[in-house]
Amino acid sequence: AARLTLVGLAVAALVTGAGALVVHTTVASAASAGVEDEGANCAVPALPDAGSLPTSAKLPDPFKKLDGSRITAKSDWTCQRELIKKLSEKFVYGEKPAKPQSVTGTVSRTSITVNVSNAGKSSSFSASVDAPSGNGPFPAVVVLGGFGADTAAIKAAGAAVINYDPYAVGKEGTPRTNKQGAFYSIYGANSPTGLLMAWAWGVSRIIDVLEQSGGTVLRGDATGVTGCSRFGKGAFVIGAFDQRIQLTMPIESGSGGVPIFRGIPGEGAQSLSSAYGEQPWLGDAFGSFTGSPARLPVDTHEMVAMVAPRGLFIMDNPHIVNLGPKSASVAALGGAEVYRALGAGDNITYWSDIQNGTHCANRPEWSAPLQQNIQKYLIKTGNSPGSFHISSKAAGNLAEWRDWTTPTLSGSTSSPSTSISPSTSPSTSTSPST
Ligand code: MCU
Repeated sequence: AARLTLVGLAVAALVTGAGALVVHTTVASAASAGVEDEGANCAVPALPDAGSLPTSAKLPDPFKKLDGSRITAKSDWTCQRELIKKLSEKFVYGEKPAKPQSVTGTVSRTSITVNVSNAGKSSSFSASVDAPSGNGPFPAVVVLGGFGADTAAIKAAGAAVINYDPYAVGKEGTPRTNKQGAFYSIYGANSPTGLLMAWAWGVSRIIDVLEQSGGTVLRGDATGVTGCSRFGKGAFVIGAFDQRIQLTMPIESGSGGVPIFRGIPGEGAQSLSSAYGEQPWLGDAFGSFTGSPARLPVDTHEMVAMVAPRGLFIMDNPHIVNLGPKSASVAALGGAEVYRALGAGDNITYWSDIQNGTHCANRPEWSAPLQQNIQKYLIKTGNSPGSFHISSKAAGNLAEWRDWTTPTLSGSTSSPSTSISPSTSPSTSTSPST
């Protein structure tokens, strides 16, 4: 009941013929104290220009502000995250516009429709829903692209699957000057925002509709996201950029996804210029960094940190060097330092200790942690601590990549919508893989 105080509700109390008090709420799952970006009102100082960025082979310090000082309190994280968000938008992914003027839609057991309009332009898209048997409301996991994610395990854990077609929102196969899809119908075919962020915008609009629907079929306050390969890149960016997403689960995301940009050339993963050129996944501005990632003022350990303290379960494949699994482990370890500093070290899991090397295969090793993560962050019954299972075939060493230490931040976080578990380091098991 306390949760109902979080959102402005339209509540009508009626006395029925039998004299019982019936309370109707227009936002039944008003538990969704959902805020897409809790730092939206932070005063972020002017960002540097691309031309004036220093070169640094090491990972940027996620605790360092633009003026060179470091944050000291957990409550500083909201605005530090906002700085990282703005830098990531400017130099990596392109801007994610705030919620459009109008978002409407419908939610049923079998489908979701989304209608958006902004500044005189409109577009719409839909997604099919695959709910478990029984009565809802169900938490839901948005699955991008329909492969690589263990949808049977998701449903067995008690969550519905929202089958999201990213291409409806941002198509592949177009030149950067003529981007297409529901996002670009509104923000323009030559918007510099890349497909990953367009896909992220689309999922945020689905969550808007879930929140508005009253949460009677699908809950508006319990959303996860997953996808494999290019859709793993998408899942990562989607979860990083919407704080209403309680559980982010990228699978084998490769270059442009979880792996640190700085590590990709040395590891021999898909080159940044290849990933940038293959599809307009990354923002147009990333084009001037493909040959010099050491100039980037952010790296992906900070996108990992943007997810903190929310649930994050990174699945990766140590058998395919092209995916950059070593660089992905460094991103996870680096981002985990922020989780730890926030007292949420238990909320991140990284798992690359797997047998089958086939890209986006169904993997028995991941089904138990997948279900535990869904129970913990979406159903909110479980409490399994996160853990690191890094294959020795692709184990990065964070110490080689950083010249900063992890501060002890004072106080508690300013993020009431997510529970923070006690400060613990993620338990690490590095086991050999065959
Ligand atoms: C790992 O994700 C991508 C990869 O970046 C591309 O180079 C390749 O063409 O496709 C992969 C993928 O999405 O596979 C399904």
